[in-house]
Amino acid sequence: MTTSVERAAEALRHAKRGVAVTGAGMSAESGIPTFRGADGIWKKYPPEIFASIDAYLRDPDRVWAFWCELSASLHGCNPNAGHSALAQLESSGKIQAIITQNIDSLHQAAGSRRVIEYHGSLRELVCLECRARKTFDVTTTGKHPPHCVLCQGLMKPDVVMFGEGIPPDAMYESEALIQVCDVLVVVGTSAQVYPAAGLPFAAKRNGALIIEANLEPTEFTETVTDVFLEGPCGQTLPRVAALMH
Ligand code: BJW
Ligand code: ZN
Repeated sequence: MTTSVERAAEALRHAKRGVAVTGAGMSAESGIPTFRGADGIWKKYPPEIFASIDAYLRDPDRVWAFWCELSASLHGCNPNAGHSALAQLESSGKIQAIITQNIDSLHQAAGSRRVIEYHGSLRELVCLECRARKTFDVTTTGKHPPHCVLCQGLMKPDVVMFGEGIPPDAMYESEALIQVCDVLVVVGTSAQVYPAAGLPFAAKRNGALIIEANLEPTEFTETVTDVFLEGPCGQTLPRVAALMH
């Protein structure tokens, strides 16, 4: 009997324009908590208070403290075997790009070259008034969010909060990739947050085969997923990559 891992490898072997979409579960085995679920970030930091741009404008100090903690918690976290497997699939031409919702830069650290950061990243701060940028270095920041040296505007990490738009370049590049993609690998995302959660549905409409790697079924599994890799992606994805040789 053919296993899911073998079916995923077979699909990727024939892929001409593969793409991956990743979410927080991708980095769970690197020690970074996911957002939802029993031990998720939202349990300690409810999204109504910490995750929207309105919440930040209402109480900048409170949300700033959350980001500082989040940023500090990423220090010392390294890519896991799942990140490496995707980097390997890119090197061997089986996927062209990774569209990630993650803000932790671990795909780049694993050697992936074309990484589209759909929800931004924690590497930089951006001014809400003039969009000026500077590096976000949590070791040199204080209790209050910084203000822009050019216009005094309030700055925030360059992550996309609820109520903020997706960075246009990321949005357009992703749409273009999804339109022509023939195999989409969806890893560790709960399918709850739009427009990112719309990408697998769009890919399926355009004829792509969908491989989903997750610990548990999601909204995608019964609707668009063709091959479900159940289990920790740090284990399942390397098995798929190993069959590509
Ligand atoms: C494993 C594993 C292992 C664990 N192996 N698997 C359409 C319908 C409904 C609502 C909307 C809609 N369009 C827009 C909205 C509103 C909103 C939204 O989606 N709301 C819903 C939640 C109701 N969307 C937005 O506001 C977005 N913006 C937007 O649409 O703008 C429009 C606009 C245009 C013009 C002007 C203004 C506005 C923005 C969304 C921003 C999301 N931001 C966050 C936080 C960033 C960081 C921060 O603020 O500090 O991004 S929310 C959070 O969720 C984070 C994630 O990227 C995102 C997705 O989460 P993800 O990655 O799926 O993680 P989890 O935790 O949910 O799931 C983990 C999964 O991994 C689980 O399935 C596990 O089983 C699995 N797993 N371990 C494999 N080892
Ligand atoms: Zn400014």
